[in-house]
Amino acid sequence: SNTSTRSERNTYVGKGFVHVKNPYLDSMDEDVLYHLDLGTKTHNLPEMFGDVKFVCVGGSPNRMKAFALFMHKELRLEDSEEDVKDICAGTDRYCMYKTGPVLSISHGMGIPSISIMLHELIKLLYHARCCDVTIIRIGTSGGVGIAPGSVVITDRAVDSFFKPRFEQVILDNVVTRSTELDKELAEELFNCSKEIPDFPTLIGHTMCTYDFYEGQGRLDGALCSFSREKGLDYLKRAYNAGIRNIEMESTVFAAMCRLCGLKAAVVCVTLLNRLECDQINSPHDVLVEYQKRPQLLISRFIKQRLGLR
Ligand code: DUR
Repeated sequence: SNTSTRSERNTYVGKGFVHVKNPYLDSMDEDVLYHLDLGTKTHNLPEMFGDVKFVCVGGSPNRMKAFALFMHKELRLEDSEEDVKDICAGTDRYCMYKTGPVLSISHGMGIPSISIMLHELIKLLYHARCCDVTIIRIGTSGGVGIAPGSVVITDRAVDSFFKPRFEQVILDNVVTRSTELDKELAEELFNCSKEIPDFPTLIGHTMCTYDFYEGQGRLDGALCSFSREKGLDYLKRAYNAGIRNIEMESTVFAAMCRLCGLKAAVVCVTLLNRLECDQINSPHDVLVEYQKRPQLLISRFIKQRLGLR
């Protein structure tokens, strides 16, 4: 069943089970995961998701579907490709696919969008009593001082002030949360990358911003209130602080996963070098190939973990 007693639930904490940090959740008679179109009364979550060990999240619904199909092929699962169906088909906010122990979910763009998805995903994993779950964000980013197409494994997610923190406004307070990620997981992924030929990969800090344009020092938005010199100076200071890429989700992702007992990593490909340009103007097929790189790395990693290689 979907319900468990409080003493049962207490035994789940600290033993690799995904946990929530909300004293009110257990007293609710039903939990509707509205943006996923799932719920504890309408779905048997332990049966549907209890065996999940790897969760991969990324911004675009199409890319996360492609990743699910790719994993399906790589894991040589018995069911046919048509069985890879969008579990969240009742909503177009996010999409979700399951192939064996791998869950693939889209999160949209930016901190608020990924944060809503993560609240509901973490509750889903908790209701399903999943344990020892590894979660990886596979995304796109702007590189800082590195060749486009490089894959960056994040060792530290920092905010626009280069600080390893996520500031969550709660009621009318600002609560600062740590953005520490799993070091061993990052190293395991980096070692995995070394085995793939022609696969430029590095470990570096990732800066997470609230905006794609002015917030990332771009001169090509509808608004630009700083000079070219000031913008470039900011990006160079970011480089000197160890930042190698910029995206819009890593700090809240790191903070929420850490608090709920999920081992987390961020693996993003860079689409351009921000010390050289602002616009993403590489040919479509080049960008498509770049976006497959984090997927390839994660499929290698999962197969290795499952002893399939
Ligand atoms: N992204 C950036 N900056 C870039 C390239 C990609 O933030 O220069 C990430 C974050 C966001 C989406 O989800 O991709 C925006 O294109």
